[in-house]
Formats: sequence, C-alpha cells, structure tokens
Amino acid sequence: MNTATTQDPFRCGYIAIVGRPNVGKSTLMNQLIGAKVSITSRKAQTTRHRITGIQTLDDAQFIYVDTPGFQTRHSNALNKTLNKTVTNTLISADVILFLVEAGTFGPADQQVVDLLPSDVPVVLVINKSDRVKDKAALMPFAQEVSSKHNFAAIVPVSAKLRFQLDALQGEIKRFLPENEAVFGPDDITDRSEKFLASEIVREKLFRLVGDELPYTSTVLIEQFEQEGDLRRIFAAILVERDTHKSMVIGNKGARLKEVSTQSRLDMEKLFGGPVYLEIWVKVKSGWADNEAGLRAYGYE
Ligand SMILES: Nc1nc2c(ncn2[C@@H]2O[C@H](COP(=O)(O)OP(=O)(O)OP(=O)(O)O)[C@@H](O)[C@H]2O)c(=O)[nH]1
Ligand SMILES: [Mg+2]
Repeated sequence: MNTATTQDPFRCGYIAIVGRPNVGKSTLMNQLIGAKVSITSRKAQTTRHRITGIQTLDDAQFIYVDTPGFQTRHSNALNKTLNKTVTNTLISADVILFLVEAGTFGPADQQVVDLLPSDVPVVLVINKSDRVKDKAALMPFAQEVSSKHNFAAIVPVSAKLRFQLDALQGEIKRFLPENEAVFGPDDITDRSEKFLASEIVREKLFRLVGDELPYTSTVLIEQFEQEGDLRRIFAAILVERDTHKSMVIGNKGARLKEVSTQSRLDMEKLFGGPVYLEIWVKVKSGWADNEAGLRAYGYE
C-alpha cells in the first residue's frame, strides 16, 4: 500500500487497453487489478465488450478499460461493433496502453497504431516477454515499434508471470489526472454480476469446446436470483446449428458438465458465495448478422 501525504494529490483516470486480438490485453488488466473480471483464452475475439477493471490505492484510482482485439476484417456486423467499442474507448481515455507481443509487429498492430490519438499519452507495453529467450533481442524490437508513434513510455512486461507490472503501474500513475475517485474503494468493475456470469460461461465454452465451434456462439443469462448468500443462475448457450449443439454437450453430456462445473467454481470465487448453476444449449442462428440482433445480446 502507498502512503499518501498531504503533498500527494489524489489521482484518478481512465486507462484504455488496446491492441490486436490475442496480445494479452485481458490477462494484463486482470493481473493489474488482482481479480478476474475479464475473460481470457488463446482464441481471438475472446473479449467482445468494453470491460472496466478498477484498482484503488491510498493516493490513486486506476480505471482500466479492456477492449476487444481490433478486427482487421470489418465486413460483418459483429466485427464492426467490436471496432466501434475500441474507438469509443479511446476517445474518453486519459492514458492509453498499446499492447504488442514481444518480437511481433504486423499489419494488424499497425492498424491499431493508426487509431492512436496524438494528444493522449500512450504507453507501449511489450507483453509476453517471458517467451523471448534472448532478452537482448527486446531492445531492437522496442526501438522498431517506438518509431511508429510518439510513445510516452515503453515497458516490456509479462502479464502472465506478473513481470514488471509494478513498473508499468508507476508509469501509468504519472499520467493520471488529479481527480476525486469515481468508484468506491472496494469496487473492481462497473459490470453487473449477471453480465460477469455470462462471460464466465462464454470463457469455458471457448476453452473447452474445440476450434470448430463458430465464434458466433454466445451466452444468455435467462434468470439470475439471489436468496441470501446463494445465487441461482440459469444460462443458455446459443449456437447456430444442431451439430454445434452436440459439440457443446459432448459424449453423454460430459463436456457441458465440465463447462458447468468450471463456470460455477469461477463464479463462486468472483462472487464470494455459493452458486447453483444450470446451463441449457439452444439453437438460435443469425443473431450476430445484424445490429438489432447484436443489441438484443447486449452489444453496444
Ligand atoms: N506466455 C505468455 N502468454 C500470455 C501472456 N499474456 C497473455 N498470454 C496468453 O495469451 C492468450 C491471449 O490472452 P488474452 O488476455 O485473452 O488476450 P486478449 O488480447 O485479451 O485477446 P482478445 O480479447 O481476443 O483480443 C492467452 O492464452 C493468455 O494466457 C504473457 O505475458 N505470456
Ligand atoms: Mg481480451
């Protein structure tokens, strides 16, 4: 814990986390705030919404905003919506974290650089540095990427191993404006438990069902009730076709059971109490094809 003195004005601001898909944006946010509010997986398009993660210290409040990976194909309604979420988040940021993967900078990264405003401090975060055996190779890579934009700071990190996250936090804090706290000291997100529950089930779906399951599968919480400590949650996994339904259910229901068990354990950890969870699989096609369908499933 930092000890605030009267010389230290309180700082509070919004920190946008942007980058191409799969660079580790959500992993980084969760590690920075010390709680898992944003889902992660090795598949691209894991994050589909703007997700806030809050950390409050004695002298500062960090309001991180995790965003979907910027999609290079803009052709369908879902991708357009995801990219709009990224650009809208950039508009209201006090600080921007631009993430790249150590050793890799391609056209998909450049497209995100092209979105960066020139009047907001941008920290270049070189993630997954644990994967680079020869640390000396990070220097020329950092130099190459730093020529693409006028970055306020450059920090190599490993979100997964928590390497250099304190250094990153220190850099961010320097750029936070002097402001009162926006959220309470114990808040970790502005998202509802119902929303977080649907995201947890979607994460297990992404992680436990094979790559053949189309990205248009989604999760809807049909009922969320609290009785004392116990949360009763009824969720529906929506898939495009009957064949996808059997993929999710698995042999004798084994896969759905695993999705359900792992989801429940994560929910109990995040909500801090017992959860009763029932999950059904339903066929519903075409929801991601148009804006009305997207809005119906909570896309902004
Ligand atoms: N080795 C290593 N893997 C990491 C690190 N950070 C994240 N990953 C892995 O990278 C994959 C993607 O992580 P996410 O946090 O979901 O990435 P994202 O940028 O949020 O992805 P989208 O939301 O799909 O854009 C996961 O398998 C993570 O475990 C890291 O520092 N080192
Ligand atoms: Mg993500």
